[in-house]
Amino acid sequence: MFHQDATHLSKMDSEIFGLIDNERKRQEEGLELIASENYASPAVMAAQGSLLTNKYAEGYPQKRYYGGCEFVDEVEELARTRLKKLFNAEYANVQPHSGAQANMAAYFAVLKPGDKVMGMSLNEGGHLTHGSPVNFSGQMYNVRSYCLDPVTERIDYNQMEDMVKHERPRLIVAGASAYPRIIDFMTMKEIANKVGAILMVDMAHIAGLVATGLHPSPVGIADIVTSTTHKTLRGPRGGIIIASPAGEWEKKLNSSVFPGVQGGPLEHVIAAKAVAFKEALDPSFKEYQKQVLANAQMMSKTLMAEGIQLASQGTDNHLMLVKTDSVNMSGKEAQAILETVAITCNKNMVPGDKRSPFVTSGIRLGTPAITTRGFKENHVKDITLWIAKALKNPKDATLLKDIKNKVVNLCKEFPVYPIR
Ligand code: DSN
Repeated sequence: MFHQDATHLSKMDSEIFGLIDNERKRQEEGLELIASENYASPAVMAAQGSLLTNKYAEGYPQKRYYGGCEFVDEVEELARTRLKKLFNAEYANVQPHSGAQANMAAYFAVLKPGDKVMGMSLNEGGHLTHGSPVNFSGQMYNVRSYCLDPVTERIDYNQMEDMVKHERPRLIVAGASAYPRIIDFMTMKEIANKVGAILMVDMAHIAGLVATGLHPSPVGIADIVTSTTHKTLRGPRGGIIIASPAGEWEKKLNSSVFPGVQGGPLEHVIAAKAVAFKEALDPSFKEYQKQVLANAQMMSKTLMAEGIQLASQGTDNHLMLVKTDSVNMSGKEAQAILETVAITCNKNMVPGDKRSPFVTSGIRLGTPAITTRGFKENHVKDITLWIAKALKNPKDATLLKDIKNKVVNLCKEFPVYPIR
């Protein structure tokens, strides 16, 4: 199932239809362990695939540059209202097309080119938009990166405080795309306050956990919070910005998103975000997030019991970083081996990594997607033992074939989008 209008597509464009259908099969027949991916609900996809894609609505509700916006105004207001309720926020902007756009708009609202910014380095778990030299953030701003403690492989808040006092950044970014531990937003705000820095939190990875109270919330602590909507939050691919109190940034953030860095908002995606926020406000979403965490605990403990090392020796959230040196291979090799048994993950730098980002010494594994699929701890234990066997026996073709069969059979029992 990818939309009720798929039959039109199949007649009109069999090439694209065929490719989408191949991707559908890939998603159905394999295990998705990429920590930033999830399966949006049919309701979310119906909104995203709707005729709202036809509408131009530059501006904001009641203040548009186009006529005929009465219904998309209601859609966008509903999305904002639900988002504010979900995170207990005073201010919400649902227009950013992506997390990178949300971060860009937030920076543009409060920084001038050349201002000093401090974020977590990409190599240690940060994100491209947190100041990487290959990204606009690293090119436009004067970036300093805070690091992990090399022994605990956790954020070293003392080192951060020393650096902040010495460097006096205008903005500190909290948040990560490959950090398995709780982030202490309160301590980071206290550090920021010591030099009058703005604290921005990019909670993209953990937004679903934050929404359900299973990770401390940055809302009400940080000056600005950005996120994507498609990771643990399980909505459509997109971005958001929230703040509480709305305070001094509200106008600047709005004008920074539009007309600063974007044109017309994607109202079909905004409608899908609204649907996802409604789903996330339902009590069942908290049960889902609890299971994401329980599954991550089972996966991390089973890997370690198999002698496979994890960065920081475990996880508090939905993801873990496997040190593939402990199975005598690079991250790139480990990703490829798992691919042969229909398990998808991504190679990832681990703390202190000596290999390049194209090779790496680790893989990142996450449980949001397999949990949406319905897997509980017993399935996760089986899956993790298959992963360990595959990584320890990469040349045993018979074993790998057997594991792949097991994976495919398990996937058949748990369809992502059951055909009704
Ligand atoms: N690419 C995302 C991730 O995988 O974490 C971050 O943007």
